[in-house]
Amino acid sequence: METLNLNPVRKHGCADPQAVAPSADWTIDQNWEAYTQEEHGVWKTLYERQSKLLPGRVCDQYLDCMKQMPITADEIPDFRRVNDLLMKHTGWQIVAVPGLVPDDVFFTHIANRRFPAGQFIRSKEKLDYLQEPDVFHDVFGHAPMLMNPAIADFMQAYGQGGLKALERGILPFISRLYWYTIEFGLVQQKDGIRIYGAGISSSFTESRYCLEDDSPNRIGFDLERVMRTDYRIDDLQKSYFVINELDDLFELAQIDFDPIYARITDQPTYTPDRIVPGDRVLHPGTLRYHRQKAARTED
Ligand code: HBI
Ligand code: FE
Repeated sequence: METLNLNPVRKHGCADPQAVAPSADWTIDQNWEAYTQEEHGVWKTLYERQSKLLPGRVCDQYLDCMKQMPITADEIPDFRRVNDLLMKHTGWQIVAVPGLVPDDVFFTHIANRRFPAGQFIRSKEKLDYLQEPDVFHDVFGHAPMLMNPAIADFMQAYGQGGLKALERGILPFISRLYWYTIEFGLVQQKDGIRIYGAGISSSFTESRYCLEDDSPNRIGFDLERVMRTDYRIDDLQKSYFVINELDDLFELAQIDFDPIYARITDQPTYTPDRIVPGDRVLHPGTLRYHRQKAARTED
C-alpha cells in the first residue's frame, strides 16, 4: 500500500500545471487560503446554476449527501473540512492535484480511497469548457457520491481493476466502465431516470440533455456491452446506460473481470451511437444533436 507523502506547498494558480515538477503521487497542497475572490465567484456562479437544475434530475442520494457536506455557494470548499466528513462516512479522502494525472497515479490513489481533485478552477470566461477536471467538477460532481457506500466500494474496485488492466495492456475496457458509470451514469428511480455520474451533474448542458433531449440513446446497463462501447470525451454523449439502483454497484465491485476480458477481448467494439442486439432500450435516440452538428461542420 502506498502512503501519502507530505508535499511542500506549491505556488497556487499555476497557469501551466505541467511546469510544476510532480511529486511521486502528484499531490499538491490545496492552499485554500490563496484562492482569490474572483475564483470563489466562479465557484458561486457554477454552484448556483447547477443547484437550480439538479433537483428532480439528480438521484436522491446525491441530494441527501450534498446537504450534509460543508459545500456551499459562497466559496470553493476546503478539502480539510470535506475530508473530515468523507472519512467518517466511507473512509474516502480527496487530495489536490494540478490537473490530469497519469493513469497509474490515478488508479493508485483510487485503489487507496483517495480521490485526486483538481486544485484549480476554470476561468469565468470559459464556464462550460474544461480541458482537465477542475475543483468544480471533482468536488461538486464526485465528492457527494463518495459519501454513498456503493459508489465508495465501486470506486475503490475500479482503482484496483485499473492497476491490473494497466499491467496487462487492456485499459480501455475498464476506462469505458468508469466513463459510463462514475462519469456519465444514469440510475432508475421510482419517479424516473436520474443522474449519478459526475460528468453530468457538474455540467449545465448535459444535466438537461441526458434526460430530456430526444437525441441520445438511453439503454439498460449491461457490463459486457458497456466495456465494448467507445466513448467521446469532447462532446455530449450519444448513449447513456441506466443502472437499476446504486446498490447494484456493490455487486459490480465484486465481479472478477478476468473471464469477461477473456470473452470480449476479440470481439468488435461498438461505436457510441449504436443500439445492438440484446439492448434493453429505454429510449432510442434520434441522434439529432450530433447529426445537426456534423452537418454544420461539413459546409
Ligand atoms: N486524473 N485528475 C485526474 N482525474 C481523472 O479523472 C483522471 C486522471 N487521470 C487519468 C484518468 N482520469 C482516466 O484516464 C482513467 O480513469 C482511465
Ligand atoms: Fe470526473
